[in-house]
Amino acid sequence: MTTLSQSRAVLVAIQTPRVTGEELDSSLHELTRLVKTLGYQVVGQVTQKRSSDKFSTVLGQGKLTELARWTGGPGTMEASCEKPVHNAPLTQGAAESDGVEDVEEEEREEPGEVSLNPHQQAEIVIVDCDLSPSQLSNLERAVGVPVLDRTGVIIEIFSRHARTRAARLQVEIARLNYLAPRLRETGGGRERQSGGIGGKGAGETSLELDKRRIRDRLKELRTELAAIGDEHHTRRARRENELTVALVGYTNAGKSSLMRAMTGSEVLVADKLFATLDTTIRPLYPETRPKVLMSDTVGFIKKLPHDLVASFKSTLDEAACASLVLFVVDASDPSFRSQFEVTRKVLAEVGATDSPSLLVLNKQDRLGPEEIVSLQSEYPDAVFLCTRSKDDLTVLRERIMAHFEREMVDEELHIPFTAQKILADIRARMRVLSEHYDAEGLTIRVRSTPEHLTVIKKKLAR
Ligand SMILES: Nc1nc2c(ncn2[C@@H]2O[C@H](COP(=O)(O)OP(=O)(O)OP(=O)(O)O)[C@@H](O)[C@H]2O)c(=O)[nH]1
Ligand SMILES: [Mg+2]
Repeated sequence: MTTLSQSRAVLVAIQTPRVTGEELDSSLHELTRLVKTLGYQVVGQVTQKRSSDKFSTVLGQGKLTELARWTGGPGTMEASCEKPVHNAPLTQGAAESDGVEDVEEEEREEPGEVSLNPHQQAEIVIVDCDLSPSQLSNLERAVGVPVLDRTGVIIEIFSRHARTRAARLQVEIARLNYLAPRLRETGGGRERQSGGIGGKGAGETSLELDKRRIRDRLKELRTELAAIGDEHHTRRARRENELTVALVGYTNAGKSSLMRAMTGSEVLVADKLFATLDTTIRPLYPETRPKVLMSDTVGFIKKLPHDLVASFKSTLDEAACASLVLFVVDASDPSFRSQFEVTRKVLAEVGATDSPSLLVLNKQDRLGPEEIVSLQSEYPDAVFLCTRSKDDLTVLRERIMAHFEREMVDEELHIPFTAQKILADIRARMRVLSEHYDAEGLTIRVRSTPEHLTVIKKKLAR
């Protein structure tokens, strides 16, 4: 993948007929945030209405010339005419040139004025849709600087933010899957420019060799990840009888802030996209009776590369197995409704649709009183909060406990003096409603999940 350093970027977006102006703006706004997260300065953008985003250079000639002014590139692909590339080949070859002419209306528009001083010249082009390998190569040829598409940007952010072994493996798998079809022959076509491990097989080109290495590496990574997956599975199985609350939501919604506030843990909070990639699990603090565990994990985004979702499946399974899912939404973001929708869709993809859930509308400190009232009538069951408000957090804690208590039963147990160990177990897992001692031991009235009650009763019967 392109080596990235602090530099200036120009954004490109296509507005296809299915996309409204508002959606385009919101997508570009999000892309700007993604690009800034990578440390770029966005100096300009080129947008165009087109029937499809599948044309070989994405933009029509007029807009391509405008884009090339931002980058100082030639603005054309040699010997090429634009044509849609719906079935783009997996390997990058020469520019598309079979003479199908693109006669769209928008094509005839004159390039927009771009008067640049040299300090503004963009060193990378970032496109707000997924590019086929040949589109990417064609665009790079025309603009003379590296081009990255949305998936490329997201994978790069993930690569930088992955901390744990599992997250690093997951990202590496997604990165190699992304890279494989985009590999091209280097050094004059048949020879590799740089050496490496493993020799070429008979008749194997360097490109084939690279692809074979990637396939081998992917196999290794998947085996390693599967072993970690088994570990996760075992740990999850151990938590089977525990009450767990999973925080899920769009990136930057405030999941980690809520995790910190509710559990006193030191998870990373940052105003960047995809700050968290790893799953953290902690008990609510101050401790509750019964104990409740909360998990914080990777956030979602629109147009999340499918591979990334698949590779994060084991992480997201944590949410799928939770007793309660908290959908955390940044209510101050104008596009929070579609963000909430995306979150639910991705979660459904990993099969986590059956868990009971609670909607948390966060960042209410950024809303005006009228907005709050209107949202309250739109989402009467939601919890409104600001992660910095102790009172709001108390309300959420009570809602969580009330949810679990709905499933609980009250029962009176008699604990003989000889079974004090069980008493410790009861105090850790159940809410004690009343207790009084007599000559033989303790009579205790508890509120508990039926599962915990069964376990304790079995122990008492022994
Ligand atoms: N105004 C306001 N900002 C908040 C609130 N909660 C969180 N934030 C800010 O929102 C930004 C993102 O917070 P995080 O907790 O890192 O968000 P996240 O959902 O974990 O994000 P990812 O890990 O990227 O998925 C940070 O700058 C927080 O300080 C809130 O209640 N009000
Ligand atoms: Mg986070």
